[in-house]
Amino acid sequence: MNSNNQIACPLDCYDACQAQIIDGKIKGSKEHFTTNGKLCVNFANLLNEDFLDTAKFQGKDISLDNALDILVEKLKQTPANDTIYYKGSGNLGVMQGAPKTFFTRYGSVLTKGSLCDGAGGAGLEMGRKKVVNPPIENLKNSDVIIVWGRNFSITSPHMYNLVKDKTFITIDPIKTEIAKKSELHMQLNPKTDHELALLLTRFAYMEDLEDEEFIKNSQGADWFFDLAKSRPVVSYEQTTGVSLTDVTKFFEIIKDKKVSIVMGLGVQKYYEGAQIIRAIDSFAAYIGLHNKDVGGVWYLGSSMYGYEKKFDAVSNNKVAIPEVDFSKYKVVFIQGANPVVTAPNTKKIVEGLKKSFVIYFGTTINDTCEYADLIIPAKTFLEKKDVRLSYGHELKAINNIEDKNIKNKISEYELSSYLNECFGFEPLEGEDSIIEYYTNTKPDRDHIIEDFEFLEDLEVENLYEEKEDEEFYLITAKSKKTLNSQFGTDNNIYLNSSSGYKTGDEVLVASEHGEAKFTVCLDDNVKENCALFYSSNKKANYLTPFKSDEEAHSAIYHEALLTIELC
Ligand SMILES: Nc1nc2c(c(=O)[nH]1)N[C@H]1C(S)=C(S)[C@@H](COP(=O)(O)OP(=O)(O)OC[C@H]3O[C@@H](n4cnc5c(=O)[nH]c(N)nc54)[C@H](O)[C@@H]3O)O[C@H]1N2
Ligand SMILES: Nc1nc2c(c(=O)[nH]1)N[C@H]1C(S)=C(S)[C@@H](COP(=O)(O)OP(=O)(O)OC[C@H]3O[C@@H](n4cnc5c(=O)[nH]c(N)nc54)[C@H](O)[C@@H]3O)O[C@H]1N2
Ligand code: SF4
Ligand SMILES: [Mo]
Repeated sequence: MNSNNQIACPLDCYDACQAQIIDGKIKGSKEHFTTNGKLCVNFANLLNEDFLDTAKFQGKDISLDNALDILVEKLKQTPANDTIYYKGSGNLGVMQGAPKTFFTRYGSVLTKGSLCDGAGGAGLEMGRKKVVNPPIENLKNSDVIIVWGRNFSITSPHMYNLVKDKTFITIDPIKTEIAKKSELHMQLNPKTDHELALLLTRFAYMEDLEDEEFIKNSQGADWFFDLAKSRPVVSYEQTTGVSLTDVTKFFEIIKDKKVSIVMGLGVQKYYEGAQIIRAIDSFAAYIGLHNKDVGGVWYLGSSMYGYEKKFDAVSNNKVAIPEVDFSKYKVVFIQGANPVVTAPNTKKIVEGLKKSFVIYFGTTINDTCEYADLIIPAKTFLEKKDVRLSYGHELKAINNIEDKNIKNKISEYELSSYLNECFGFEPLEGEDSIIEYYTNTKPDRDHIIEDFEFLEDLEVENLYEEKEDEEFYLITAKSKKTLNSQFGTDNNIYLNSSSGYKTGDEVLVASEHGEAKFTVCLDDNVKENCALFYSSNKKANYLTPFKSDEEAHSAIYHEALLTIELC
């Protein structure tokens, strides 16, 4: 396994697969536990990608040297505080971190928070002080897996493949593929997971399922249980949309079984996302899922946990990523992101980009490039060395192939080294030394939670209280054949047939944040009161809030109610 034939899938996905070149063909590694010899349709899409191979300035092809000269001159001319460095997650290799060190030293404004898992991560951290998943073996050895707000078989197909013979319970407003394979699907109303967690805790008590030992060594369990008791059980049926019969069935399925919960983004795309996920984690703690040899609770773990941050650069000059106002900056540097599609409130993003000098550093021409003055082509994952850590499990993938002969593109490490030199900053640690560090380090990923703190107080503004009968909840989720905004477009709005619309209807959809036109596609897997948009939808973010959650500067895509009318 030491020859230079290893490829790490760079895509933003729980699985972090390892590929290998065997007889000139790229195949999934059989030795890598989660990859298990298979790759997926998105990896195939990536191999077929039309990669950018020329730098461009105001629409015209230019040489890479010329582009780098323009970049340096622009940065030298502009006060650093009038520039912003915005990084996305188009490639999750550790070497993507290099440019941030330059932009920090130079003094650019950076971003803080997340468009992804931040609110949930903050909630878990409040209770456990760390966000580490248990070993993947714990999942493999469990009997029942509760899939809570995660499209498990689609967004982590390899993790799913390891456990596909288990009994599943799914908690999701959409009848996802995994919901169809589940013994029980609790099709709850969006943003009611905290209430369902309290209801389940109440039942767990009645069923004598509390873990007295864990509770004794934790803090706040009494307060949490008081919260669970604070409302009559039947009142939850109406608000969550989950029947008490289903709750009874839930306990029949998990009783005396080894249980895991895999949580996803769905539960936390709300202003109080941190509190909501903490309510679920507290329920899990109450029934004793933490700190066991089998089972546990999974989320998007922090992939860097236990590793040194080789590119750590400290800056206090940061703005919350869901609220970035590009119009405030003379120069905007975007790396590996497509904010025109993926950031909340597209209208404001586009207006902002039109007012600034935009530099795009990426591997493909995407929607954001339409507003870019300067485009710098990045070497692709097949051309630069890297290491890919995972937020789904503890395994990593190594990328040890590179192409040093490429002269028209530049890697993230090379660009940072070049800029550091031009500005007289200290050089970075050697590329090989950084790669070796991440390749060879086996971090201590102790998942044992000490001093767990239960959720003691819950203050959530319920969307169901605001919602008018004719309004719909907004849901935006991932789809099988696209990876965020990459590899395809789907501009449909998916509605239940009870909505009264027909497939093919053109509709104007509005929220308090914005509006856009969509084509209706009827799908009875969508709950009656929901409207679903996939993440490859170019217009969904016209409807989403330009606002962060209450804890972690994280995006709150689902904090919106929609009205729909025929065009
Ligand atoms: N094929 C594919 N795989 C991917 C990606 C991709 O684009 N395509 N993207 C990758 C990335 S960046 C990430 S972050 C992960 C995310 O992967 P997941 O964690 O699976 O996240 P989502 O698909 O955003 O949402 C998961 C589910 O939450 C449900 N949901 C929405 N609102 C609620 C709610 O209020 N309560 C509950 N219980 N459920 C709700 C949605 O219906 C959806 O089925 O996937 C990664 N993997
Ligand atoms: N409506 C809606 N919006 C969402 C979501 C949703 O579910 N619905 N999901 C949110 C989530 S979870 C996430 S993580 C974000 C993701 O949002 P983004 O970070 O914007 O990710 P992508 O859409 O994958 O775009 C990544 C771009 O990275 C570039 N790229 C790929 N490889 C490399 C490389 O090696 N180097 C460089 N320099 N560039 C590269 C490609 O040009 C690609 O266009 O979107 C968020 N936005
Ligand atoms: S499952 Fe995820 S990590 Fe694996 S090849 Fe597909 S996109 Fe890459
Ligand atoms: Mo994400």
